[in-house]
Amino acid sequence: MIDEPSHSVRKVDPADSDPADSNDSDVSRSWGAREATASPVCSYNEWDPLEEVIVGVADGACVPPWHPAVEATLDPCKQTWFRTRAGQPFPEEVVSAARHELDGFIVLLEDLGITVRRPRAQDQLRPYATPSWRSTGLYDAMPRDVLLVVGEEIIECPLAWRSRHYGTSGFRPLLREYFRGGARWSSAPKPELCDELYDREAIGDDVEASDRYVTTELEPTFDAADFIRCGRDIFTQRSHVTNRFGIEWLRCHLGPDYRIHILEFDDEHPMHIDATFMPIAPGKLIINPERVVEVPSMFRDWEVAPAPDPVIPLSHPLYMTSRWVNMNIFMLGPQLAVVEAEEHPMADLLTSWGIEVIRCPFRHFNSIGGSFHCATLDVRRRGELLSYF
Ligand code: DAV
Repeated sequence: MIDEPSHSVRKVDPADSDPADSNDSDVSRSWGAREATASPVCSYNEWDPLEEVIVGVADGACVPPWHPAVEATLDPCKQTWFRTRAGQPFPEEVVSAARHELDGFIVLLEDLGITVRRPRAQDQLRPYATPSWRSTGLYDAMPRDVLLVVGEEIIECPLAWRSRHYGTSGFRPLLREYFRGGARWSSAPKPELCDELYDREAIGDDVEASDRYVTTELEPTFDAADFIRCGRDIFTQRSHVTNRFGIEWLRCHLGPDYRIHILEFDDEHPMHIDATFMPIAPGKLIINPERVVEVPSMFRDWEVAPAPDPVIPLSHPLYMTSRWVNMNIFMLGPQLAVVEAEEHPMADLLTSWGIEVIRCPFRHFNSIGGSFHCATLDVRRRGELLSYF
């Protein structure tokens, strides 16, 4: 592993950074519960050497109740499966195989000295309601979707799916602990998710061309997995779960230390950027060859590679993701990646870039909607806020 990025980077003037981090007010002193020293949460990008990570749990994973926001993200060929199993557990053989793979992934991480934390699996079958609607839950498998780490702050996302309205509950014990340890903890305005938020007629449209998505701009919504971090520059997309209002909320919330860039892709079912656009190390970007029409000019000095074709068998069930989940790799350092065991072409690409590859079986986890990047939240990486452009 190397600590120093080889690509040109620029240090951010500490005078520009947020003074709120030096938390030494009378209130916090009298409470005495919060550490003023190094925050347990600190991650500015997707590649600095990893120290602590949250890994999701597959247990209790459920198929979401049928709703337009779910329908919009699915290939039509998958819709019957979802309609008939709406609100029921995922097949037990898939969940237990995914659990087994997660266990192997965790052993691998811990053997490298990385601290692994887990959410508490929630009872997703337990119904809940607001004054306007009722639902059951989804899962605690994908910390990447529900929590966004930017520097020393951890943000609970305003999730657009009703089945994820309580999607951060399983992580609350960790959030409390991190805050007490000195991290900043915030939550975007809780969305109401009333019928008016959703544009049922946008489903099936050519979303990019029509600029019509299943979520409107009624209130801010976003999933953290629609954001990918490169120090001061954060890249995102308008998707079925992330609207412009949500992106604007985050832009205002993060302030002038960060620049949020909204990218446009050619994706029929946009939901999460991490199988489309993956900066994996300083100067190294992997793009989805079917979706990325134009690489932003700010990447002109970067090495850009199209993701190799996925090798995942066409017959393998992928309920909530495309086969491009082969791109959903996880960096343990700028020169160390975890890649799905069968995805040799992806491993070869990384090796050709001088990146060491650890192969880990994850096919059954893939079935429930993601791979290593989705299944993780890098809580702490050894690094600092830099500009890579
Ligand atoms: O096919 O774009 C992305 C990963 C879902 N969290 C896809 C899936």
